[in-house]
Amino acid sequence: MVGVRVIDLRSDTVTRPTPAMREAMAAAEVGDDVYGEDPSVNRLQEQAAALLGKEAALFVPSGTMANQASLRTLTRPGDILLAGEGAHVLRYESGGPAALAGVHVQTIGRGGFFDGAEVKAAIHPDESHFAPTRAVTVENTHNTSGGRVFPLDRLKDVVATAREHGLSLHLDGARLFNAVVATGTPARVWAEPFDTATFCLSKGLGAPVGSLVCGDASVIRSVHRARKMLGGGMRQAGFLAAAGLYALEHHVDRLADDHANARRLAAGLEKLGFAVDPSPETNMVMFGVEDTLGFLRATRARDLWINPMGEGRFRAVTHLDAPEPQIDEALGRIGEVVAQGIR
Ligand code: TLP
Repeated sequence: MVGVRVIDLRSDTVTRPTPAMREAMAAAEVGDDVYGEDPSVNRLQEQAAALLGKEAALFVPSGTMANQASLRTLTRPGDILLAGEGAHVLRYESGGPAALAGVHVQTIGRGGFFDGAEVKAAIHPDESHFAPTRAVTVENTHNTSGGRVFPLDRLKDVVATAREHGLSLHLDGARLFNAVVATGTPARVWAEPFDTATFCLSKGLGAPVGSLVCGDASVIRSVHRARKMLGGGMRQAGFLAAAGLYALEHHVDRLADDHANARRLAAGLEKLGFAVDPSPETNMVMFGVEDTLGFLRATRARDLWINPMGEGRFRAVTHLDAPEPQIDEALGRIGEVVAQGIR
């Protein structure tokens, strides 16, 4: 149980359902979703497909399964998948692309972002020595770059090149709605060029579990088969879908508060003398520290939880359960750490 004093900025995955969300969950109409008979899941899938401008959508337990079931659908063993540096599919999914889809992941560009020319330069010739370059995955917002938004003009350039060369396109949109709120560009515009487009309910949107994969009906049929194979067929999943429906209705616009809190936190850290990555675009703040272990221990000792992302670099994520007063309190506790000579 997290104590009341704890301020948890490790991730936006740590939020707990609000009382109103719990009420919506308790009241959910449910059925057996493996038979396609859960009305709440069906409603969520229809709503997700409509939001992303796709024919169909599938509810899956996690962002990881959303990515892996999509990659299994778009690729064949031996293929190459192009991805930005630090892509979640490569770094944090336990080797899933190799183990489950059988693909090599080749990173291109810098810091998670790339353009059409970089895609083109990576494509192998159609010759028997080379693994076929089959698909491109785009992460938006991009986690390890600090929640940055993939610029729309670069995305259009990537899409044009990928299409010209017959590559499939996957969107890891775990935090797609952060990109939507940060830019005002609707989800369907971001998702339009992708064969498979995912988003998570369990991150900034504040639901306890669940992600969606959206695409053409035929693609989603294949993703459905992969979900079954991966053990992701859930039965009375409507309780979880109800939380997702609630989140889509009530927790999208409020992401702007998380973004404002991230800017507030970044400004405060800068004042305390930390090297902070350029002004946060969404809900993540990346900053440098000199003493990784010392900073981790000293913040934990003050019930402030922030995770390192490698040596000398920390990531703080703002969310529903860390409103503005907690951000100011977090800065106060970091100020105490700095006063102790740790930074
Ligand atoms: N990211 C988590 C950790 O795994 C690092 C986090 O705390 O940020 N795509 C992206 C871009 C993600 O950031 C994540 C989760 C996922 C996929 C996977 O989602 P889940 O955790 O639901 O499998």
